[in-house]
Amino acid sequence: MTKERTFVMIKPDAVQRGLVGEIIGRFEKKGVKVVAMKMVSVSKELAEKHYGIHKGKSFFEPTVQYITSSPVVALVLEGKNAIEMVRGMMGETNPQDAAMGTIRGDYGQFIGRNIVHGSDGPDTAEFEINLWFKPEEISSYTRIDEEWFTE
Ligand code: IDP
Ligand code: MG
Repeated sequence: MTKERTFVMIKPDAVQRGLVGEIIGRFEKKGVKVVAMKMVSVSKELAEKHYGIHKGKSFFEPTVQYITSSPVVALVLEGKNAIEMVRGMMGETNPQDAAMGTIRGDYGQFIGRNIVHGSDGPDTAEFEINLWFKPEEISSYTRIDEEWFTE
């Protein structure tokens, strides 16, 4: 199985609303492996680097403000096709457009409070994992149920 890694951030609204366990539980049950995890009080500098691609857009400053307003939970998840799969589990950026059954569709209402972030491609995933985690913070291990997530 070709494993792929993606960066996920559980945003301040989800932490404040007690949704951390629920969200991580969805990934765990899907069989996506948590290989790194920490709570972070995000600095303005880190938020601006993370959302650097959106600099100049109208929502850039409000998004930086949102992400730095209260702690987030940062994760690296690993699995087959993890980047696309996690984006699918998150749903559309705007929770109003996100399908029911997705994280944003089930728990969000506003685009500016959309619960969760996931890398959108291999280059972004690599950039974001390196931005948020040191190599030694990422673990390599075998889940006891791993063979049941493999054909
Ligand atoms: P994504 O998170 O689904 O990849 P992006 O378009 O990359 O969506 O936008 C990054 C983040 O910026 C969104 O998740 C959301 O928090 C915020 N954002 C994007 N568009 C808007 C908007 O129109 N209003 C408010 N916030 C926005
Ligand atoms: Mg994006």
